[in-house]
Amino acid sequence: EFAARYRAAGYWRGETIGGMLREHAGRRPDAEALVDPAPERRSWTYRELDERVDELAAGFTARGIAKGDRVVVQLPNTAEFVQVTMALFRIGALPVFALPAHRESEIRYFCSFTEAVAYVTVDRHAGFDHAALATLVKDQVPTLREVFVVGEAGDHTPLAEVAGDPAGLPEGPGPHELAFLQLSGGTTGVPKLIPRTHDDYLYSVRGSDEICAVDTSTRFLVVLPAAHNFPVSSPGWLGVFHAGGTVVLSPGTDPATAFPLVERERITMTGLVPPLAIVWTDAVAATGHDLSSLKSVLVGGAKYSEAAARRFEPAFGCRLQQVFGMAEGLVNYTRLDDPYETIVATQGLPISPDDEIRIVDDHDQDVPEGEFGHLLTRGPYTVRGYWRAPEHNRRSFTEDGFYRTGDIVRRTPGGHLVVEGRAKDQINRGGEKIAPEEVENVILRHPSVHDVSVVAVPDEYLGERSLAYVVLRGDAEPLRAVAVKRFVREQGIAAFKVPDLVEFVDEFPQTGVGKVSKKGLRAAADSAQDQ
Ligand code: OOB
Repeated sequence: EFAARYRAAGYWRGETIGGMLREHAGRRPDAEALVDPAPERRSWTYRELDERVDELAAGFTARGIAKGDRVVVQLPNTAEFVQVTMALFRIGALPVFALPAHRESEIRYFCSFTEAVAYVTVDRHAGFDHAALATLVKDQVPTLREVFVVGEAGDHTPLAEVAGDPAGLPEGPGPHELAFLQLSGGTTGVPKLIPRTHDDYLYSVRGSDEICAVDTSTRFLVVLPAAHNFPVSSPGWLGVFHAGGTVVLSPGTDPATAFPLVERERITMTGLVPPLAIVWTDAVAATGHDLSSLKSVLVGGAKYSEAAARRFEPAFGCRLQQVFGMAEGLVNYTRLDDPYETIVATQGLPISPDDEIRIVDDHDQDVPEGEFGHLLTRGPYTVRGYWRAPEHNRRSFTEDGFYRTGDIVRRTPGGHLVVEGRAKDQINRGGEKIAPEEVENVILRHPSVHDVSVVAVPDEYLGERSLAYVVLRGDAEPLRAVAVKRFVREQGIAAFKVPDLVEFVDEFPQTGVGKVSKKGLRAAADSAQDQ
């Protein structure tokens, strides 16, 4: 019923992501599509990119990767990331978007839970040996037949050798079929995977392009990890491809890396999380680089404080767009022509007139207009459930299909949403999401630990940091905070999940029903000392 409505309204147009690239290659073959500036500049026109994607798609096919197969992709911001994901889209294999920061624990889980047939990674990145990680994971996950490595592949298959004859390419996916599995921010012991279809995702991309004025002249710098939903599609590199513009991949996030690229590549648009936007804003005054090509910058992923937002436009002399989105679907933007006060003080309006927004109390009753409550949403590009998680879906979605975002918002008279807080058990560390339960489970493996609770503490720069309250066993030797952090790191999880602070306590604050009160812990954490 909803699908018919979304098709009739023209939201779901029957396009595929692979088809979209092919169309540009036909229409504007010589336009610059992709630039990978490091270590030396390489660039691809739409025709060249389309050809490489075809060749890779055929190479993957020849190695037995087929429609519907899951492939875990963990690559830094390099051309290979874009080419591999586009090739998988083209054959209908589903990329599972890991982040470069993920380690053994996450990668093993993604591979085993999705029964992935292949894992695509890089030899080394940021001092970490990903090829060795791949060997470990391959030994543990029986479905994993292939590992493709960018660079020195060792026992694995070098990605550079993956090429086939596109003449033999099988028919690609249909527009209603799954395109990929995106990671949820997560509130539980293991991350949930979000199934997105070509039709629904491309609608959000098209809508984003319109709202952000992306066109053939757009030159977009991908600063954040390219696999995250924000830089993929808000409007992100897919939005830029959809509009026929140019995507430039930044190998780093710091001004020292990005500012010279903005100048050299005449970048017109980029997307940042709030802590980066703050660092960039501070760095603008002293930079010798010409940033005047920038027309707009999107900031989102975590709350951008009004004070920080007010400093943005005077520093950059270009438009700020706040974006409040989620990999599950709903994305809100402030509009380019919104009044300045709206741009600095709200997190925007939904993309679609058919994004249904409900703001409710603890009993799912609508709150009076203008008051804050839990945000529920349903619409043409918001999923109705996580992938293979029926149990969790009953909690995360209402019976009539609204997604419980876990965010606390209010709506201004103009319809803009203001994010006031969060009800879900999650830490938003400058846009990087941490599920406390996942970290707690890791800390609990320590033989001296009796119990643990991980909570968010306010942080001026990151917005939030993580604090682990640890109760030691009665007979355990005292532990130092650094030993707990080291232990977590050694368990092989992403560095951003290692608790920033560790406090040893005798017991946690209790709620009425005798359960650990995260709220009580957060209040206690407000006064916790830095370490
Ligand atoms: C983006 O996606 P996710 O899936 O990593 O995280 C979604 C969650 C939201 O539910 C909310 O809690 C938080 O991140 N969030 C914000 C925010 N943008 C996201 N909280 C306050 N203010 C904002 N502007 O983070 C994401 C996906 C697409 C576009 C942009 C961000």
